[in-house]
Amino acid sequence: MSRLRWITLNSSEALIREGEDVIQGLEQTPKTLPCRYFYDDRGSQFFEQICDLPEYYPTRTEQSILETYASEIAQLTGACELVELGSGSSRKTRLLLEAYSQFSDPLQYCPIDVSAGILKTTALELLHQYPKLKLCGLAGTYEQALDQLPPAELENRMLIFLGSTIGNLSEAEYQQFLDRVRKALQPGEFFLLGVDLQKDPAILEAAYNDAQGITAAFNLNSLSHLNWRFQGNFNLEQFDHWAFYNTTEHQIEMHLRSLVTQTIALEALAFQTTLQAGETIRTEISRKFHLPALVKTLETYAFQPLQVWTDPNNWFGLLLCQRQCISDECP
Ligand code: AVJ
Repeated sequence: MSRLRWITLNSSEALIREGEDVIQGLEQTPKTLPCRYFYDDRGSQFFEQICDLPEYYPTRTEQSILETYASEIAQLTGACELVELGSGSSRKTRLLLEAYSQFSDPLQYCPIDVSAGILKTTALELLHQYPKLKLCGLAGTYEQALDQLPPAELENRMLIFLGSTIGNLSEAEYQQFLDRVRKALQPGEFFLLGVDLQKDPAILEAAYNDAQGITAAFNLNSLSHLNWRFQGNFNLEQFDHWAFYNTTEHQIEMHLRSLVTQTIALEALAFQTTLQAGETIRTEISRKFHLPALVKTLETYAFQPLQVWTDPNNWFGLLLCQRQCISDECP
C-alpha cells in the first residue's frame, strides 16, 4: 500500500473567489492584498531564506522551544495523527515527527499548504527520512482544509499551526478561524499553536527590514505572482518595500509603496485601478500577541490550554490546547 496520498482542494469555485478577493482588496482604501499570494513556489523559497536571516528571530526561537519540549508534547498527547496548517518545508515539524515516532506506528501526518510545489518536495523527503510515516498532503487554503479535513485515521489527532501565521489574520478572520478549528476538531483532540509575542518594536522592525533585502524581495514577489496569475502589469521597479510596527494595533504591517502615479490592470480579472505616487498597498499584517489575552480567547473557543512554553527572552510562545466539550456534545 502506498504511504502517500494527495488531496487537492482547489475547486474552480475557490479559484474564482480568489480573484475576487484581489479585486476587493485593491478597491479598499487603503489598498490591501491577501497575504497568501506571497506563497507561490518562488515566494515559499524566499520565505525559507527569511527563516535563516539573522534579524528574523521567530523561526529559530520557535525551533528552540520545540527542540526543548517536543518529547514533552508527545508525552502529553500520546499517539496521535498530526495535521499541520501552512506546513511549508515542515522543518520545525520534523522535531515533532521524531518525538511522535516513538509512540505512533504508523506515524500519520497531513501537511496542508497553498504551495503545492513545496508540499510535494517536502512529502517525498519526509517519506524517505521516516520509514514509518504515512502522509496525506492537502493542497489548499486553511479554510478549505478545515472544512474538508479527511476523517482521522488514528483515534486522536493534533492540529498544528506554527510560525505565528495566525498573526496574519485580522481580528475578524482570527475569530472565524478559531471557530473553524473548533468545528474541525473533536472534543479531546489537540491544537498546538505557535505565536510571536509583543516586544521591543526595534527588534520587530528589524525582523521585517532585513539588511539583505530578502523580505523586500518576498514582498515584491506577490506582484510578480499576480502578474502571472491574473495577467497583471505591475512593474516591480515602481514599488518599494515598507514595513513598520503599528504600536496601537500591536502588529507589523508590510506594504508596497508606489513610487509613481500609475494605473494597474489585471487583465484576467477585467480589473484596473490607479495608484497615486506614495500610495501603499498593505500586503500583510503580522499581529504580536499577549499570552494571557490569547489564553482567554482560546478558552472562549472551547480550547483549554494544557501547557504554555516560551523561550528565555519571552519572545515566542507555544501553546498546547485541548478541545473541550461544549453544551450537549458530551454526555
Ligand atoms: C510566518 C507568515 C507569520 O508574519 O512573520 C516573514 C511571514 N512576512 N517576513 C510573519 C513573514 C515577512 C511570517 N509568517
